Amino acid sequence: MFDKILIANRGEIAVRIIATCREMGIRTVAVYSDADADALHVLEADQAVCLGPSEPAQSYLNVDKIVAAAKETGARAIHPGYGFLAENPAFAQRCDEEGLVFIGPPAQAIRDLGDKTVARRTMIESGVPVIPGMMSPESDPAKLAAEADRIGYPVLIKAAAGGGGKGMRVVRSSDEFSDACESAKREAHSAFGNGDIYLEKYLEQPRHVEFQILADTHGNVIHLLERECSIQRRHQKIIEETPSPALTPSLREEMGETAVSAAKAAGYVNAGTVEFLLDKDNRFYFLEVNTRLQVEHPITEMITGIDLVRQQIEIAAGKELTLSQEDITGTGHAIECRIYAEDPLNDFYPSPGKISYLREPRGPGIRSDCGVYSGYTVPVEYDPILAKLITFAATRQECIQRMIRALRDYAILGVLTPIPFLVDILSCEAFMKGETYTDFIDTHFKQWEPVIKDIDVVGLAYVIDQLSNRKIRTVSTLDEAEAYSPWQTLGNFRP
Ligand code: MV4
Repeated sequence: MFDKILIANRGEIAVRIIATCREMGIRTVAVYSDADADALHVLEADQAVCLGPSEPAQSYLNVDKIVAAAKETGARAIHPGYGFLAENPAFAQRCDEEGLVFIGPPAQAIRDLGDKTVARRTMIESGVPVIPGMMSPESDPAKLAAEADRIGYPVLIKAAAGGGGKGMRVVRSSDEFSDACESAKREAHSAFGNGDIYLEKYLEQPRHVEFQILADTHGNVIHLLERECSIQRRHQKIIEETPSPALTPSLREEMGETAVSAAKAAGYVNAGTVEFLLDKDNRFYFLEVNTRLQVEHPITEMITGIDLVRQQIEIAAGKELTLSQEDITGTGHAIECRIYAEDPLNDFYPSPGKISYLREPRGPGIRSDCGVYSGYTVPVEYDPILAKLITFAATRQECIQRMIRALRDYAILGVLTPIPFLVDILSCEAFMKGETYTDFIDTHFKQWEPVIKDIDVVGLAYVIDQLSNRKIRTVSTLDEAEAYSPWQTLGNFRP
């Protein structure tokens, strides 16, 4: 086993990975940029190396600097987290060449699965159902138009290098087709440096259901059940849950077996996610494979009791899986909400700044994966995810009630968060009924106004009480009474 791991990431996911390393007796090396000198992951790691300027290209995306930091500190393996270098095949390959272990899949699997048309061909060869459409990219407009007629409208234009919705266009009739192709190509080119596009039949109102898989270097592959992630806003997931309200036991078994076949077809190793779209008639289709640990991995951990980061590290160290498919049972229900520093009343615009007060919810069945602390300033430079809140309960209904309670108990002052928006989603009838389709937000929350417009008086009273009983020692010029005043301790915050 490795005795030291470098974590090439920041924020809540870096903190999450450090936690498992500590349980395994593995020392940790954090890396950070100038903007992150006070970040929580730096405080929690055993060692920390400054990479330099805050621009990602000069810090968290800089392969040379990260490799040098691993060598300098004697870390033998690198965990990339999610985002940044996590799905970069050149980084995985460079680790190999430098004698470092990349905690993730082989570079070749990342490369193959990164091209959506290569992935589709690989899946078809292994009998995995894919959405009707093209098997290779095409740039000739006449050939594309002929393909669209063959597939039948509506069609969806997708970027071959895509994922995450960039370069996607829904086309409902042939007269819109050529304009849509041109703009999709341009968008794909600027987003991925690759303007290749292809076509699929457009599925109306599908669900997004993904399966967690684990594959070791000895050829064993298992799945750890599904996550339903249909509730998204502009291709950003907001709420995830497991089990999916849409699956029957037999459909779950069939999709799980298909996910395992997909992983085997791709020569996959380590933790990964096989994404499917599920249509109204419960037909499912392969969408893509995410070759990383995902943001929403904790809900799988809650219902299976398996630490996915531990599994990743053991697989990377060459160990054989000790779990077999029969060992995997889901117990209860889990939901995750993502807490970003963003303004839900201003188009979810980022809301960086100083967190003047933070109180995470607590109690049975609550997990808080948090990357920030009271007094920390959220930098403007990076993805504004602050934390993830996960609840776990015996049934879906109890889990929803627990999440609503936990969100109401969450106190974050100084930055704005979507907590009121999340409460309203979880409280709405369509969510309660499990009618969670990928158009959920557009259908039910296009023009959102908070149900409770006045401030949370109980929460605010609690916060003021907490703060006014805590003397701020660093403010020595204030007299005793003033130092305890919430007008001092709360800074610029006003209800
Ligand atoms: C689709 C689709 C409908 N039909 N493909 C969106 C991101 C990318 N990974 C794939 N996506 C979709 N592909 C076909 N043929 C609908 C979506 C889609 C979607 C998928 C998952 C979760 C949320 C979504 C929101 C809008 C569209």
